[in-house]
Amino acid sequence: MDLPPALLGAIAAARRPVVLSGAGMSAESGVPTFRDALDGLWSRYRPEELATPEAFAADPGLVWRWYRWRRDLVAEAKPNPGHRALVDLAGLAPGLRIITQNVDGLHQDAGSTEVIELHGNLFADICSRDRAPVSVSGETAGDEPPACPRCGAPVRPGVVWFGEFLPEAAFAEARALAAGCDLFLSIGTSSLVSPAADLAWLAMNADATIVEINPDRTPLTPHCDHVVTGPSGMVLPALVDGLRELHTTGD
Ligand code: BJW
Repeated sequence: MDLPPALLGAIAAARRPVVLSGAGMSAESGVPTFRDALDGLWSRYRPEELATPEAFAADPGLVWRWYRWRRDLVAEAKPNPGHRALVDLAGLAPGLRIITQNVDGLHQDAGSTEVIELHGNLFADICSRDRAPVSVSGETAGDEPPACPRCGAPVRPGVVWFGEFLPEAAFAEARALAAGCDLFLSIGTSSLVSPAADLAWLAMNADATIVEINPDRTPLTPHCDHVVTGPSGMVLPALVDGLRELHTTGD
């Protein structure tokens, strides 16, 4: 895959590169994006109808079982060439930081470090009353959520649902990184869900080079300096190859 020399040059020159990843990053690991039709039992629900505190309050078992199905799916998933290429990219673009909206932990499984999880983690359990972490690992296989060992409220997955605030420290760090970066790579995200989508605008205001990697257009596309149309599992390894070549030839 040929990538524009200007794009490779911008990445090679970056001193404070930041990645914002979304569900498309894990699509090639077999994890459905939020825009994919959901499989089987879940095809009659939209994520927006399940990933809310209201849905959990109305039917905790239904939401619990949806997340249990997704946990099982993600537990089998492996990082794909895109995740692994980002580990290599961090070696070629020192200081690269990854901010992810994904809750699957696949960046970390690939070997990326200091990943900022904006929307929590699928494998964390929290109390639905005060959102404090709880340990119920032996009791998560049932059709209904286990009770919080401290207060008895239903336990829920430690992810951020629509209408909820993002984890304060993670979001503050993400904002600071975006506002101070010189290269912003938006990878595999529809750029539709705020406030994560707003990070690109912080980077733009800081005059960062904005790059999008996605097979489809998004609301961010017209504002990007470089758009690479394709799956991240193909584009990112090509990017790493291109940068290595640049380093070798000393261009
Ligand atoms: C590939 C690929 C390949 C495919 N390679 N790419 C109106 C009403 C109600 C709320 C709002 C409203 N307007 C705005 C809001 C706020 C709301 C919001 O933004 N809603 C929008 C839908 C409009 N945001 C919130 O509620 C947030 N909180 C908040 O704002 O707090 C303040 C507040 C408080 C109280 C009231 C109001 C405001 C919280 C957002 C939390 C999002 N949570 C989820 C679920 C996480 C848990 C779980 O996993 O179940 O996070 S929703 C879902 O969307 C998930 C994702 O992280 C997030 C972003 O999606 P992402 O990653 O972009 O995935 P997709 O599927 O959208 O796109 C995939 C992309 O990949 C596509 O572009 C493909 O083309 C591409 N692709 N294959 C590369 N191989």
